Amino acid sequence: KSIEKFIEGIPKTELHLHIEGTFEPELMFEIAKRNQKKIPYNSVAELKNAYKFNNLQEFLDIYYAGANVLITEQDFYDLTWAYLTKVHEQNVVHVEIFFDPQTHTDRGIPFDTVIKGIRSALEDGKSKLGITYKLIMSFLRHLDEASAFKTLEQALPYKDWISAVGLDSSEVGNPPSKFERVFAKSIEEGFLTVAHAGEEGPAEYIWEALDLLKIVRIDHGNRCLDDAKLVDRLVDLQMPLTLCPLSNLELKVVQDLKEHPIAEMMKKNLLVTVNSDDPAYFGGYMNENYLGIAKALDLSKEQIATLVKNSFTASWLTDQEKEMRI
Ligand code: ES4
Ligand code: ZN
Repeated sequence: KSIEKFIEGIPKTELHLHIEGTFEPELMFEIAKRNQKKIPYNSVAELKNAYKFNNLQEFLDIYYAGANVLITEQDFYDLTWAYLTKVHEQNVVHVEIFFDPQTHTDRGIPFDTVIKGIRSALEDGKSKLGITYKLIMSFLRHLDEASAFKTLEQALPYKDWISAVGLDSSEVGNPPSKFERVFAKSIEEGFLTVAHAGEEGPAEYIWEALDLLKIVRIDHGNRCLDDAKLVDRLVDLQMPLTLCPLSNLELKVVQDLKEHPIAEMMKKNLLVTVNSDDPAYFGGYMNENYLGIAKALDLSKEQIATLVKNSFTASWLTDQEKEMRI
């Protein structure tokens, strides 16, 4: 069996995905049109051509601009449903996905419009496609603490629909410590916590995420390799890392997939997983991410299977659910 067929066929889980990052240009034009919103590009091809990034910020600017055309509950439903049907074809059976409420509430879209649209699609995905899910509400770290607190307040009526809070957007200059109190309150309210750390930011931000935000999973975490003590700690804890190979390549976190740290991390016994981050922008969903590293790093089927198994281990499925899936 070819490595392609092996990757395609194995049931997978996705643990690091921004739903706003699944907004494919075709759907973006369709939704813009029905909402009478302008996109500053004349065609799908022109828009796709703008997807060339030198760093995280250049990507975020375009990503937030794209999200601006999402207005109604139906828009959020359509966005999420398109993602689920896409990954269903790729044999993804469980997803734990982020949404960024502030990207929408700051434009006057009500919190409940956003979450209801996403949630209905996820429920349909469960009943019609058999894809189980968890939802993670992510705070935008370039905004202030007060805005994050306000967002947490808005989420409380929907507590039962949200498993965890996260932290994303512009990392450098916005350390985890900025949100220590918001995360403490989130934990009090019963949420798990995760955070993007060590994507562009230093290993120090990973320490802060662990010690101050009490995270149960690290999003990215590439830069942990700069700090041997930190690696020891992460191995000791068997703390999951959600790596995103094609994202790293497109945002120039790595210059070539051959330099991707995931193989070295596996050797060090870190609990690493493969994820797609913002697939509509980075040129690939789950299978393309696995295939990219498999080829570049010459991974065996056994290593791929270990990565897939790691994702189930790192997921928030119950032990019983995991046994049924693995
Ligand atoms: C993101 Cl790749 C990445 N990093 C940080 N924040 C994000 N939001 C969406 N994608
Ligand atoms: Zn991300």
